[in-house]
Amino acid sequence: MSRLVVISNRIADPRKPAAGGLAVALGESLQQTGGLWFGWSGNIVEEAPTGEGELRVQQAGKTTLATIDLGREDHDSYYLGYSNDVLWPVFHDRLDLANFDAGFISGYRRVNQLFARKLLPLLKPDDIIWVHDYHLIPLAAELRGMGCRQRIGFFLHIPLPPHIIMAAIPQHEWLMRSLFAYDLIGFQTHQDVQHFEQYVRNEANGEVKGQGLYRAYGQTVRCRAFPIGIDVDEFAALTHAKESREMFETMRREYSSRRLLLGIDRLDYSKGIPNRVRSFRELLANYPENRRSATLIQIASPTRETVDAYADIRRELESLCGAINGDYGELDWMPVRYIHRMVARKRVPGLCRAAAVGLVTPLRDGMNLVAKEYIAAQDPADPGVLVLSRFAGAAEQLKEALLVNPYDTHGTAETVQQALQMPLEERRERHQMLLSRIRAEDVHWWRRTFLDALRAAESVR
Ligand code: ADQ
Repeated sequence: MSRLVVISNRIADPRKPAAGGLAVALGESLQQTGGLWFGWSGNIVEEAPTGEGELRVQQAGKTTLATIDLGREDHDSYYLGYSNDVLWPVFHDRLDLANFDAGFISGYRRVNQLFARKLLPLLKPDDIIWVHDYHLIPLAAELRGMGCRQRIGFFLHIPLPPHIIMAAIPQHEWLMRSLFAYDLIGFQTHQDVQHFEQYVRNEANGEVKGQGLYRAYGQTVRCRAFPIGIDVDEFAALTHAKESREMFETMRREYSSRRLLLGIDRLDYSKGIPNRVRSFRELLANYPENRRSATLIQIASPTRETVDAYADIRRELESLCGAINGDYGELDWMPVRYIHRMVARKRVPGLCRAAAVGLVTPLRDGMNLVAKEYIAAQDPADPGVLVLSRFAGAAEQLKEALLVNPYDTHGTAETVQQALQMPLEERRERHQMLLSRIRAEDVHWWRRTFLDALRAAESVR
């Protein structure tokens, strides 16, 4: 079988226990084929010249890990700038937060060229190459320009916005044109595929040829939805591990007479955390029986803190939680427990299992794996209820969750009340359906179907 080469902005050692489901799933494939994982080392070299970075290659079992350092200027314009201050907000429909600084694009292009230049000599003729996410959209085009003829696939982990929003990016045509250098493009949802199709028709004057083929810019590309999943068995097994059981028991003891509502996210504006907290306040205001009995635990891990919008969301959330605790709290009950930290991965299942309601209410999300983790962690005999935003990619699959519009504070509060009141029989039925859905399309299924499609993709360019 041909060797797999994975390229992503950051890499994870698949043998390390801290590695999440994605690293483990990709790691499995890499170990099978003796693969190569290439990406940024995470190191920033302050005075380095632009467009340069030292390459380090090390062996991790059968997998070769190849990483490059980035200079400060490259890092700031490619990663903080174009990736996280342009593409992230726009792809999550937040034009108001995008910073179209003209300097960012040259850094983005330069780092993609650097990746291509450093990767090219490491490639073998029959390698199969899988590029991940918005940081690396033009990578295949750069590789092709340097003579690379191997099969290259791309997976976008975040949503693709409607064409009219995409068109706000000054370089949108260049970005979309560069996608046509891939042999296969994978999106999270059918809606993303539709957005791609609309772009091809309306902006690129292209043609939808059917059977997942799209023609524009004199080239043809294949594209399909491959919704990412979690490793359900691994997560369910973690639920019974010591750390997780301890977590579960601590929560049960601590909140013995109370119902827990749980949110776990990176502290990102796309996750809709302030909207969620406002809905919880409305729940307490409209349904006083929840006072003293319901507690919202919101765990929000720090992320991208040097970007202004992230400092803003942190301040907003702190003052909102403080106000609710001040207005509704009692000496023996704090309505909201907000924790600005990461929880150890091994404890997450226990926390999920202890929560009567899982609140996964992003304003926009490519998929959202927490929704699937919450389901996997439940006790099938007495499961909690998942309240899920219709704007998370996961909503396309998880139809038995209670779907909400997170912008509708009142409607969300009503649905949370419905979740808290749901009879056991209905909770079991919904959970059983949801569990079978996340099992049928787990992370191994995702990786297999994408790679099978890429391997089978005859060149249509
Ligand atoms: P993310 O935006 O990072 O991923 P998500 O899919 O929810 O979002 O995955 C987050 C992971 O980190 C989950 O495994 C979760 O348990 C963990 N996590 C988050 N906050 C945590 C905390 N405070 N403590 C401990 N663990 C925490 C991007 C896209 C998503 C897409 C994934 C995968 O934005 O839409 O689902 O990639 O494609």
